[in-house]
Amino acid sequence: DGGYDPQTIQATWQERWAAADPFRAGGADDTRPRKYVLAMFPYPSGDLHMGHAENYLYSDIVARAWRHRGYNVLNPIGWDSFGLPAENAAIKRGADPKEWTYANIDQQKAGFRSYGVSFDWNRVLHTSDPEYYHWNQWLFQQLFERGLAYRKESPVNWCPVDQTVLANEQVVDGHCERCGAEVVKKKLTQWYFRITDYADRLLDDLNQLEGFWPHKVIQMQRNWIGRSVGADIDFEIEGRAEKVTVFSTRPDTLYGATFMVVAPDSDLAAELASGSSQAVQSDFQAYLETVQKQTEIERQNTDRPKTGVFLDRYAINPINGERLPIWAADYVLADYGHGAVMAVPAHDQRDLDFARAFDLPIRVVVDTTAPATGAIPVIGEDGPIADDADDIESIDPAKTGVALTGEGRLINSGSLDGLSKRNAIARITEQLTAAGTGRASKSYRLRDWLISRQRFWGTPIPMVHTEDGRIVPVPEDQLPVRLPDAHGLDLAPKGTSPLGAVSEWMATTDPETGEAALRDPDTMDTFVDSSWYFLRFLSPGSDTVAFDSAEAQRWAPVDFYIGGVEHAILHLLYARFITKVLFDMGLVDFTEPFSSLINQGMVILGGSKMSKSKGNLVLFHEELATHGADALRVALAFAGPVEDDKDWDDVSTTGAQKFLSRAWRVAQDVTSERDVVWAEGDVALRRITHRLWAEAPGLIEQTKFNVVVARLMELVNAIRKTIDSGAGPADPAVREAAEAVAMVLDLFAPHTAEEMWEALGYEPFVGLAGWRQADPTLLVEDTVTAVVQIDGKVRATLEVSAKIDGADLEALARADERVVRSLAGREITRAIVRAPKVVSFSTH
Ligand code: ANZ
Repeated sequence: DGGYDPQTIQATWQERWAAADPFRAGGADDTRPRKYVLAMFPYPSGDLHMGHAENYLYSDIVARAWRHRGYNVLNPIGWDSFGLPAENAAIKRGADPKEWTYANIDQQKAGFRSYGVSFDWNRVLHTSDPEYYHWNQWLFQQLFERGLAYRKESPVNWCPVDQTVLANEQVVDGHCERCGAEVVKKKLTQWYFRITDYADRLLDDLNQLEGFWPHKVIQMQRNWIGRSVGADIDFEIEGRAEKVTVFSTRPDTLYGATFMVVAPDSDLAAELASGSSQAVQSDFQAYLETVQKQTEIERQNTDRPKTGVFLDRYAINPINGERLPIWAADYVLADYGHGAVMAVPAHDQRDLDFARAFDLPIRVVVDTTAPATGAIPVIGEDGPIADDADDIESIDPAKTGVALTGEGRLINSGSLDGLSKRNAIARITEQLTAAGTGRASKSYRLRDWLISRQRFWGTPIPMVHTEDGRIVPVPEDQLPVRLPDAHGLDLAPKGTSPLGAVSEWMATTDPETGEAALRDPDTMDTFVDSSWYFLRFLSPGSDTVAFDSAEAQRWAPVDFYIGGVEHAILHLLYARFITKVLFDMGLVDFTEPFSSLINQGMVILGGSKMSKSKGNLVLFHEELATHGADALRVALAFAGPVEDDKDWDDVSTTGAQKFLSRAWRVAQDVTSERDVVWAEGDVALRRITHRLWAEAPGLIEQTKFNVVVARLMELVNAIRKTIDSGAGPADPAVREAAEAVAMVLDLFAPHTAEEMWEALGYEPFVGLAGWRQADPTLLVEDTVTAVVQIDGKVRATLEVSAKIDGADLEALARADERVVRSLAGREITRAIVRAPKVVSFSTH
């Protein structure tokens, strides 16, 4: 019947886009201002799902809007195609991870095309292509040359199910991020990237992202880097030549230290124990064994009863020469600070719990009942501030079990007495520095980035292990080191890389001597791949450079980056780190990769997360087949604010389809020709059209996509009203409004919009049509005439906004000169306001 037929429209325009390639980004000679839009690239672990439908819709809306506003827009797509999900799935199905991965990529590509996403398809990358991972290997070697990639043996997080090492970031509450198994510790030699060298810059540069990234993400990154400021303090150890250094955020409490605690799983603890009696040594061994069986969660749980062993060794407090017994206890961690603490039970809760459990002395050195502010007494002059001994008695931590962690004045602390905490910290740090027994220091929670994996489906580490034990880079002209064929390989996880078993692949030569040598069998964490992919999109085909710096200068950093909040730490931190390294290498001229960041909400169902196991998946390809791409896109965009979760139960694809068919219909109904004079059209309709032109760009910049859809619906209804009841389909305002609908609807329903545009007599593509400017004279607000009565008589009329509220209207009326004159000093006893039309004052 010639009605709206989304499936046909869709097929037509997808073909025409594929043939004409209209969304290709402009080249080096394109002088328009540029915008780089990017959605975090997908894993090809199956067909596209509703999360993808949402994510790539949002980036497409932004890309399309910027194109309409005259920018040269880059909106690329690629695949994060190495890694465990693909490998595990491949193992499960007995398939080659490569075949499986690329089949999924093809399926996802087709999915994006049928969803009408305006990607620049000329820049597609897959991280599992040798053409891509070549440059991962190059990057690795660049870091190696700069001392930023190194090997060390250390306890690593080990997933016993996936049989692989996990980065700290991949351990969630002590469990493997991917499979949920409890993570254990294992000692292995691994490759690391020295991200800790960049800790301060990674932290400090977050300030410049404030307002452009979600505050929550910035805060998560801050906590992850976890900078603590304090001092390192050196303690002599009886019977040991070297001192032991502890890190403390409270060096001001040094006089309150009554014992020392070392991490039982540190080399230091073992060494101290070995200098003790047989009895101590066996106690220590037994304790260490129980500690090593614990998970990280158990260990960091502060509510647990304190355990530990006395090592029968003593440390000397550098400030007063006191002998402090040394204990080993699991609440001290081997890999934070120096793996040893000075215990100040009166002012640290963990130390207090321990002291009470093992009956160790507790000495208060900060009087938290004393005012913390006020004049600072001269050192040594003022005695303790606590003049009322009862006060201190009532908060004695030995009795209450509560450590005094608040502000106060120093007591029992020699020359520090009377000082506030802050000043005491400064003073003691100076004293220790002068004496050579301490210094200001910082500690970070951030650890170096463990990048080696004992798995097949990743970038081979481009290093050679020589016969005489050197580890040297594969010469650059021999890159990429390609993965061997997976056929016939046993990929099941064993804790060593499957590559190690491929002897003909492992065999290589020492680049310096030509002697036989071995390759490194490990592959890289896929977060290496994704740490710089946004730069590869700028020079996708280059086989001479990872990316062209001139292109990076033109396009980067990314103007609009969107993805799930699950990447708030890992991926974003690594990309920020690599960007800073590339900056230091002089290859990019910016230090932050993503100028603005949005985390979209999730698509959920019936209030909970969709998952295969729950059997509550809404399938992307089914929705697409039933409703068509445009209805799906409009329904998702209209479902609510970008950052909010969208419950599929509340998403109306049928409502969206009805709206689209109405929009399509108005374009068919327009009877005027393209050369109409807009100014002759219906003013009420023109006002709505021009309000859309005035507001759409700002609303899109604020990612208020749902509001723009609402405005489009309003406009389509208004057009219909004018066609049916007003000046009819020939009214120029109808044409003007229908054209506006097509040009803005393109963001959400590009197929329907193209079809409308053609019906309105234009050449394709509406996707490239420049948006119009609002006519300011049509933006004046609607006004009404309000009447002001005094004691029942009209005394004034006011021209006011139709949207004025009662309070504003009353205030205007009271201030009006004519009203004041009529009142002649009489008091208003009663005011009745009916905005926007009437104000009625009484004076008696
Ligand atoms: C003495 C002291 C007194 C401390 C006091 C605190 C309060 P954050 O803020 O997390 O950096 N510490 C140092 N190294 C440790 C380790 N390897 N394992 C467990 N605890 C460790 O914590 C720094 C504080 O944690 C340090 O300051 C130290 O205890 C402890 F009233 O030193 B404090």
